[in-house]
Amino acid sequence: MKGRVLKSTGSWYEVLIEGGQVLQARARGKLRLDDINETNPVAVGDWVDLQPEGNNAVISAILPRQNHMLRQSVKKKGQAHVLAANIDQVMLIATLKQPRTSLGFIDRFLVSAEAFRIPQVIIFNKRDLLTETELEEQTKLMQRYQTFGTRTLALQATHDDLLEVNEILENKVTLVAGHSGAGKSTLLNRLSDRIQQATSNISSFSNKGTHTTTFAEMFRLDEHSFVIDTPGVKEWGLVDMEPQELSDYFPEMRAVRTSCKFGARCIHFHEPGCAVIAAVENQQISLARYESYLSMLAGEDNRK
Ligand SMILES: Nc1nc2c(ncn2[C@@H]2O[C@H](COP(=O)(O)OP(=O)(O)OP(=O)(O)O)[C@@H](O)[C@H]2O)c(=O)[nH]1
Ligand SMILES: [Mg+2]
Ligand SMILES: [Zn+2]
Repeated sequence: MKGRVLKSTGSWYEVLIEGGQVLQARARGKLRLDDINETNPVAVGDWVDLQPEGNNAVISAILPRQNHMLRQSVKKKGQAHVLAANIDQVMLIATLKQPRTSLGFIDRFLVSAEAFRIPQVIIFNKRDLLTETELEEQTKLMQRYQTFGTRTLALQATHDDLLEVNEILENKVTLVAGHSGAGKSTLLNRLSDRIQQATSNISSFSNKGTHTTTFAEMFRLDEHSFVIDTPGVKEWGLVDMEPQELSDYFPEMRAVRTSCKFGARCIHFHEPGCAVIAAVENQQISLARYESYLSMLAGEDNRK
């Protein structure tokens, strides 16, 4: 039979099968979809083939993926972690403080999604903690992302009404990601009585290495809408790609790069007649985004 992985602990999986039943399953031997060295071959959101085994089941195959969000390990080069597979959109929960989400992190996350043309939404959470000046900084940041079509929203997940969030999630499978403590689980808990994720306050998550949510898990909001809560990620390592490929994942660069004198060979670094550099100079492309681009091009892991 066929099912969809709702939760993965690394050794056990919860799989939703037709009719709505959830089975506990283990994975059989070597299951590998592709040649990426993934720390978790079976990811939340994967469609799998499974056979009954007593009251439980065994996953015998992973069905081909439509897409996945893949994060390169920053510490162990060559190892990658799949946050989730077969998703319709990603929702990044970012915070200007407690904790601060760096622009480098946001941009790396967006690039990883854009590589699969997965639509992105950024929620700037904990609005209530910001001063007037910080609110202005946040508004500018939101406008920067909106100029190339990324939807952004500022929220206080603990109190605001979530009509717009609900509308964004409707009829889609959405991966929710962000740093530990950004408020992912807090937000999801308010969307449905069925979601009762543990959350914890600032003082406990600031202790190094503490994650309140430890495993990714997919929840059903209604028949066609699902959300995936994930453990906080500290750094987002990009998967290896060709330097010429990178600007394809910056929508605002993709829009102008066909005019570069060197065409597809241009990496928009210092080539003469580069349309991307010209667009940065006339402020059509944000300098901060271009700096993020250069940092990724240089193979840096994260930028503060
Ligand atoms: N002031 C304020 N606090 C918030 C807001 N949203 C969430 N929090 C608090 O932030 C803390 C962390 O929230 P969680 O939902 O556990 O964070 P998380 O992103 O799920 O963290 P991990 O599971 O470790 O990845 C909790 O104490 C929440 O109450 C907000 O809008 N404003
Ligand atoms: Mg959580
Ligand atoms: Zn160029």
